[in-house]
Amino acid sequence: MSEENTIETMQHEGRTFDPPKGVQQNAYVASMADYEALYARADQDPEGFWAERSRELLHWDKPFTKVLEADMTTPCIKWFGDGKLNVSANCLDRHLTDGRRNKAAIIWQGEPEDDVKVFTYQMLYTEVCRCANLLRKLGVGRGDRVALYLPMIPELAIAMLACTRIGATHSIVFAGFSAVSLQNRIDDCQAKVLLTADAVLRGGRAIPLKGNVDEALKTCPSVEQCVVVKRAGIDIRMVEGRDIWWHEAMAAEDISGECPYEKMDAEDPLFILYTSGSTGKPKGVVHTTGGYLTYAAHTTQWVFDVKDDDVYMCTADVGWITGHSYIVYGPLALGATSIMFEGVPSFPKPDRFWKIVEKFKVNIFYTAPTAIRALMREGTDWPKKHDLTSLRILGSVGEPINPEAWMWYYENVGGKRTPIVDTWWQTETGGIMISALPGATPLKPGSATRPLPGVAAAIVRADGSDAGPDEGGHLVVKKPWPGMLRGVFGDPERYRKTYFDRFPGMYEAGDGARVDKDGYFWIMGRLDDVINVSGHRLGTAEIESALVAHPSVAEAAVVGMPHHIKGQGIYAYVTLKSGIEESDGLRKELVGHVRKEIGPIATPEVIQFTDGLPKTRSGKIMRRILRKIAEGQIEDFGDTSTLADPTVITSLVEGKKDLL
Ligand code: 6R9
Repeated sequence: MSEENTIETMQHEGRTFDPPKGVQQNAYVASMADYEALYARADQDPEGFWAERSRELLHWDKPFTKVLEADMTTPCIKWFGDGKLNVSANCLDRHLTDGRRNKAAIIWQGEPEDDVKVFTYQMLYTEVCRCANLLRKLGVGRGDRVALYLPMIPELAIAMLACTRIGATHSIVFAGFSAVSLQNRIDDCQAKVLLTADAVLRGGRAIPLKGNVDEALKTCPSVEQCVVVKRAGIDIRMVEGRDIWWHEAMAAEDISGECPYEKMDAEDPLFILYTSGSTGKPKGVVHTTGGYLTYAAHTTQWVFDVKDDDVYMCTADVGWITGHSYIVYGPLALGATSIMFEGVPSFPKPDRFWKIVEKFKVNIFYTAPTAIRALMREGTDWPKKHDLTSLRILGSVGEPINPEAWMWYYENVGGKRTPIVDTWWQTETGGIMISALPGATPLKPGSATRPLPGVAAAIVRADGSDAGPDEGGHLVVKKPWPGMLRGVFGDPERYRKTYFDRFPGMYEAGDGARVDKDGYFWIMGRLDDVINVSGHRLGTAEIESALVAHPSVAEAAVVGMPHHIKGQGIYAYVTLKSGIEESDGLRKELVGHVRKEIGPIATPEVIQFTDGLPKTRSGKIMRRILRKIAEGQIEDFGDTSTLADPTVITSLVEGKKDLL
């Protein structure tokens, strides 16, 4: 596996980088000795540790007396079970009286340079209250689901917080997803109201969004009302009785800027976020109120060492978990200033990020390896053009960061002064699990370093026993943590089976990893049939079913292939129905079809037509072989004796040569 080769190179590299003195001095966790002591404390007394953190970081309307009730096999996990709190009150109300009322909560940088909006905590509070009142007026109440299909505009953060204020569960669908993906998600969670926009501004273009909504809602009877934000001002269709404009509804006379909040139970659902798994349709990962917010705030504070006058920027889209936890909930719970960015790193020029860093004097900057790799290709002149000396801490998330990209980021963006925190976590974990602490941990490029205090991460063998040093195995977490998912929406059995079945009493992450002699974790990538494209998870099964839904396709198998920018790309093997001619035109059509079914992130890099797929006698596709061909490793296919028809391999290899 190519990932393994990369890991090998990384491990043989041996470079380490100690925390800079300046960062270390004032850090929340300021030495390895402190880290070890905290880790030991949290390990011996997890309940005491998490209760303390939660009380310190959050405002509880009704303090909890129970900390943890957990059974990792059923599974049934409850954190802070008898406490009551509200997320928007924690992110907004309390900052109105703690000296932060006039502090910037969100600095929004739109794609056009001049499109900047600053929301102080007071301003954000008022907008959130108005939106919460609007949702109530539309009939949304505690426990109802609200779908958000919005670009990276302030209305998205406002709508999220408004949902939390009235106890509604939001489900954000990334605005790059197609009508079909939107429809599947709305249908699964039975959303009552949908918030969307006319279009997304991206790379200098207005990409229509509302048309997807109209298509999706044809078969979504649960949605009663649709609120539309005017972002680009393009022509759209408004459906009488269903669609209303955000700006009109929010300005209505009876919409007040004060809205009493619901006191929620700690275990009430906060949001659902869909993520790809190895089989079937995407899973609706459910996060709850008290544990998630504790975890988001705790990790934001320790991992990014956020101080009160810092400007913090995370470049993720709020449509993914990273944006949920590290643009909105974590930073706002801490009363920090969070930058929200609309657009892409390379438009209008490949110095978009650096321009923003310079303009707002960003101190903490969190992005993904895929963005670093793309910007690296454009050369060092772009970061050099800007004063980046405000930066104190850099972060990385989404996939393993290769040492070349790490060094480029470290030297050209951080000026060799800033630690890079490489943060391993997942939609399911709610927040960062394995990461350096910037004032404490010596860094090794390519390693996410050590688990945070309170995170019982480990590597186990297939039989569940502990792996030894440097022995690759399954990444698991052996104890509950507050941010962990509480369910798969509407499917308790899938929840149990996916995460708690294989290794009893443990959470199974689905990643392969190893731990070196210093206790550093090296993540090798997914062990299941999930492809990580630009840090985004896509299930091969989803892409295959999209392909097979095309009238010309008989069968399809999809695997990941190495991609220099995206990390992994999509390689699809397609068998056509008899009588259908192979052609470049059809290939293009299939690419377009997948983009339409799932979204542009699922665009296949390669489509190889083939007369057959390598199958075992029992009919299972041998993906191992397909992966090797996609990677161009055609010398040794290992044991192929279980193949029903070994000649398939030769024709696949020939077919690949024809492609090049
Ligand atoms: C936060 C997020 C989760 C999967 C995860 C793993 C990969 C994320 C990583 C990383 C190596 C890192 N991943 N961060 N691999 N090093 N620092 O990305 O959530 O979209 O659910 O993806 O991403 O494979 O299992 P999500």
